[in-house]
Amino acid sequence: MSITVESIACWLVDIPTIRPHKLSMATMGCQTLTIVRMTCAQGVGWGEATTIGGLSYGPESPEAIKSAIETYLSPLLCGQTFSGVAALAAKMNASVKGNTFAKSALETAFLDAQGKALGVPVSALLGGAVCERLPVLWTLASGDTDKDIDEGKRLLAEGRHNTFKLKIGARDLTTDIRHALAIKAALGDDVSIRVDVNQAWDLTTAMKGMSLLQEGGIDLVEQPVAQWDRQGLITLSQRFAVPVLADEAVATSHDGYALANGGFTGAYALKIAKAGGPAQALKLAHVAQAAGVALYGGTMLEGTLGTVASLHAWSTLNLQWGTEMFGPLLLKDDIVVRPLDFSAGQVTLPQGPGLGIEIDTDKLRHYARP
Ligand code: MUC
Ligand code: MG
Repeated sequence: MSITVESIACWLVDIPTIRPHKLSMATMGCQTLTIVRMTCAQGVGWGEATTIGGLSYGPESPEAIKSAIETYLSPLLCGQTFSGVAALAAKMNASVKGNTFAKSALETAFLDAQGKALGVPVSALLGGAVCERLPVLWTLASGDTDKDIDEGKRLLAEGRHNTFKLKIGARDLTTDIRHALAIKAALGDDVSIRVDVNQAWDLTTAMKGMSLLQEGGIDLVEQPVAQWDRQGLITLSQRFAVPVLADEAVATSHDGYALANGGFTGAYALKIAKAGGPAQALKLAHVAQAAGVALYGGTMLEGTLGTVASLHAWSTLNLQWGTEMFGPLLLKDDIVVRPLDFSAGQVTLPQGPGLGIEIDTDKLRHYARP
């Protein structure tokens, strides 16, 4: 069913986190969600674009995402009719370079509107779900080893998560390795521990770090070197038995092709925002499948809206490394009527038409910037 876009509204929504979340390049005490409402002749769709730490993670800030949507993308789409996301993406890409976060929010809103109009979930528009529950890890990133161990033990006891990711790279190598291995030792052999360096190491440091992490039983090392150092990432993936997860280095299907073609042997972190939307992220996934590269469902720490958009896409895949779609659990509140069901190390994919979630407009108004 074709969808005619009539108008697009956009809000910046600031929601505090439950505790400071420390990454190598930023400490988050609040998350800013850029929320989009797309009004179409056939109904309304919602989308979200969220980044981490203003401009410290990627080249699009929340404010720039809102401006790109309002100034450039919205005038391009309003009044136009699209048969589906392929036509929508072609229209946006013909006139707007990059700006994948802004495009992701719009592609999500379009899919939500089209799914609701057709009475089918977004996953059905993306190929169809092959699972209803997806694995979800939790990131321990308070910045303090003992606090992280307590948090990990509590979540294990509650049965909410059985896999953890640690954020390292902000401190010197010795301190970071001591931190990671202390958590691994405290949480035990049955618990999978992965680390995300967020580009903080040069290749020499990464060689040493990978070797110590491998020896210490860490299961996966995410983006140890800079985004631009494609060759470094390939070398590390070939040299160590502990797998490398490419995150910042792999945004689109073209990046995925180039890395695999260069001999990369690890896994790719898919993120709808990096690729330009749920359907665009699946293009990267399919390149990875063709190249024999494993997959992981990644987050930009979105709220429920962006998280569910990602889950619809991930539900069509076999994700060898599971997902990290815990964003809503890091936020003190959200803008949806019903929260997601996180339990037993998994999250349930909502089943209704479109994204399958309902926006709480009172909360949206409450948290939105004036
Ligand atoms: C990243 O780089 O992976 C995902 C989980 C988390 O704690 O931070 C993000 C960003
Ligand atoms: Mg990462």
